[in-house]
Order: sequence, then C-alpha cells, then structure tokens
Amino acid sequence: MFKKILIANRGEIALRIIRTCKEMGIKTVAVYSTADKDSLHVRFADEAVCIGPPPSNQSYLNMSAIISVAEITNADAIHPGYGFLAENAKFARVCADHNIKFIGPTGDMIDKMGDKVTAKKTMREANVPTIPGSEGLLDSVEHGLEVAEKIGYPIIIKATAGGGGKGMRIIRNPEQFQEMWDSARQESQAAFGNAGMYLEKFLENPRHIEIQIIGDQHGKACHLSERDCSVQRRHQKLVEESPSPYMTEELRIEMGNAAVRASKSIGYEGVGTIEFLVDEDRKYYFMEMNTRIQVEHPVTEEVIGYDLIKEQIKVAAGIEIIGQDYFPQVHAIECRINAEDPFKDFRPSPGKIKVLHIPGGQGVRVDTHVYASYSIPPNYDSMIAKLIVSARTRTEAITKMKRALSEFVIEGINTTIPFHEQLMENKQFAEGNYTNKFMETFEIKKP
Ligand code: MV4
Repeated sequence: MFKKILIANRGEIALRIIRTCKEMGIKTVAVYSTADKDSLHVRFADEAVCIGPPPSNQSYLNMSAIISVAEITNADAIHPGYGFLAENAKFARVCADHNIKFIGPTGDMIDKMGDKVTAKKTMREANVPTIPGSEGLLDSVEHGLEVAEKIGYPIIIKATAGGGGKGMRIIRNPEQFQEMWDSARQESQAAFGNAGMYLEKFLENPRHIEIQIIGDQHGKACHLSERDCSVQRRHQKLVEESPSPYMTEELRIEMGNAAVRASKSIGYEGVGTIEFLVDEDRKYYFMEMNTRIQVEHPVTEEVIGYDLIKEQIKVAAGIEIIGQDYFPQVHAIECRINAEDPFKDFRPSPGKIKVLHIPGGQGVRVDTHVYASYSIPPNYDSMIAKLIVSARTRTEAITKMKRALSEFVIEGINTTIPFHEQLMENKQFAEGNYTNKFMETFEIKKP
C-alpha cells in the first residue's frame, strides 16, 4: 500500500480524499494556490506546499510544480480528484516516468476514451450499443450530408476531442449543415486544437444514465449500478440520483453488463463511468466514458455502502477486486450547492460566507470544504457543497432532502439552495418523470 499520497486538487474533493487516506493510514500532501491558503485541505493534510498563484494553469494544472512537490515530499502516488489533471494522459505518463503512481488509468486508456471517435469504435467492437451515425471522422460537408441523408434528420455533429457539450451542433435540415459545420469546427479547433467531427442521429428526449464501474490491474471489472444525471443546465449537472426512477431490473443488468464489457475491452484500471443516453423505448446507447472519480460518486457510495475512493486507491496499489456487481439497497439523491444566484441565470456569486449552518441527522451527508468566515475565491468552479440524502424509498429521500435543504443556512453569498427547494416540490420531478430537456422548461419562481 502507498505510504504517502499527494492530492493534486482543491475544495471538497481534496478533503474527501484526505479523509479516506487518514482512515487507511496513508500520509497526505496537499498542494495549493495562494488563493487557497486558508482552505481546509491545506489544514487537514499532513503536509501542504504552495504551488503558485490563483490561475489554475499556474497552480493546479502546473505539472512540473506538482511533480516537484511529490519528489520533495517523497509521495509515492498522486490522486488527481476530478477536473484539473484528472483526465490528462500526459500527466498520467509524467507520473509513471517519475515512478509515482497516478491513481487512475494509464495514459493510453485516457487517450483511447478521450478521443470520442476512437472510444465509439472501441465500444462497437465490444458489442456495446452506440448511436447510429458516421463510421468515423467526417472528411467534408458532402460526406456529412451523405451520412445524414442515410440516417435521417435531425442529426448532431460532435467534436471527437469534445465531451460535455462543447463543439456540438444539432442539425435539423440539410440547409443548415454548412453553417453548423463551420461554427462547430471553429469552436472545437479553438477549444481543443482539434477540429475533427463525427455525426450521430439526434435523440430528442433522452435520459442521461451512467453506470459506475471499477476495474483492477488483473483484468477483473464489475459495475456498481447507475446514477441518473438528467437534471442538467448548460451541461452542468444539478442533481443526481440512484437508482434512476426510469430503471428496470432487467435494464440495469443489461446496461451494467455492457459497461463491464466496455471496461474489460480496454483492460481498464481504476474507477470509471460509462455514460449512456436512454431513449423513450428504454433503448440505451454509449455516449462517453469518464476515466476519473466523478463529483456525483457519493450517490453510489450511499446506495451500495462502499467507499469508492478507498477502492480506487486499493486498485491503484494492485489489489484485486472481488469482481461481483453491486445493486442499490436504498435511494440516494445529491443536490449540488453552487455559489450562484439561481434567480439571476445562475451567475457566479463568490465572496465571504458570513453565517453557515450545515444540516445533519440520519441519512444526511454533506461533502464540503467551506466553513463560517471562509471566502470563496472567484478563480475556480462554483460548487461549494454536495448535499446527499439516503432513505429506503425515493419518496422518503425527497422528503428528507426538503428537510435538509430547509436546515441549510449559508449567508453572505447566493447559492442554488432555493432552486433545489423548488425542484423538490416539482410534480414532474416527484414522479421521476424527467429527461435531459427538463431544465429547458423548469421555471424558477422569484421569491
Ligand atoms: C446527444 C444528444 C442527443 N442525441 N447525442 C450532451 C453532452 C455530451 N456528452 C453529449 N450530449 C448529448 N448528446 C445524440 N446523438 C443529447 C445530448 C445532450 C445531453 C445529454 C445528456 C444530458 C444533458 C444533455 C443536454 C443537452 C444535450
């Protein structure tokens, strides 16, 4: 087992990783930017080293500074958390070159899943359903028009280097093609340095349902059931839950097996997520794979009673998994609490937290790095807490979430708490009747 892990991240996930390391008897090293000098991850780690000024590209994305700290402090592994360097194949390779274990998959596995055309081809070969579309990259507008004609409009063009919504365009008729093509390519070139595009049939009303998987260094893999992440706004998840209200026992087994096939087909090592779109006929299609621990991992932890960070560290250390699949035992819901004003188009609201009260009680979990008098810096993402509840049934979980939200007090900044309170009262949400279009029509009432 590792003796000392460097955590190349900040905020709640850095704290989350430190907590598990403590329970495992592993020493921790925090790295931080000057904006985070008063952060809890700095205080709770055994050692902490400043790696640069507030901008991420000079601190949390600064590979040489992070590797230097790992060498100076004698860390034998680096946990990247999510975001920042978590899906950076070059960083995974640099770690390996320095004999530091990157807690996650190899650079080659990250590359394979990071390029969406390659990932889709890999999935087709593993017999995982994919959305009908182009075989590979499109080489011209003419080629795109030809494929679109064959599968029928509407279609969607996506950046092979993309993911999470960037470089995507929905095209409803051939007249729009050229214009959409040009703008999507331009956007992708600017964002990823790669203008490669592929094409798919556009699904109008899908759900975003993802399967958590874990694979070890011995070729074993299993799934840990699903999370429904359909409640999103501008490709930002707001609420996640498990089990999905749309799931059936048969579909869970099918999708779970498909996710395990996906994982095994690349000899995947680490925790990962296979994202699927599920249509109105409950047909499921591979969308993309995330090769990291995700923000919403606690939802899965609560329904199967399992510390995913601990398991992630164990497989990174070469320990074999049992290899049995896990099925939800309870219902869990997570609300992301962001420092944003939900009444002003979710615009960021950094600043000092003057008053803080964190909810508690049975089945209530809050993952956060904030405390009373803490100032939220404007430099990073706006998520400041995750409120996770678990109960025997979905109805009870919603009731518990309402109660926990009503106890949550954060003064000095605006947060998404009032949005979540309204969402929990929504009839469609209560019925589990929502798709990825839900937020387009959800109306937030001003107080
Ligand atoms: C799609 C789609 C419909 N049809 N692909 C959004 C982010 C990226 N991962 C892929 N996305 C989508 N791909 C086809 N063929 C709809 C979306 C999509 C979406 C998916 C899941 C959750 C929220 C979404 C919001 C808008 C679009």
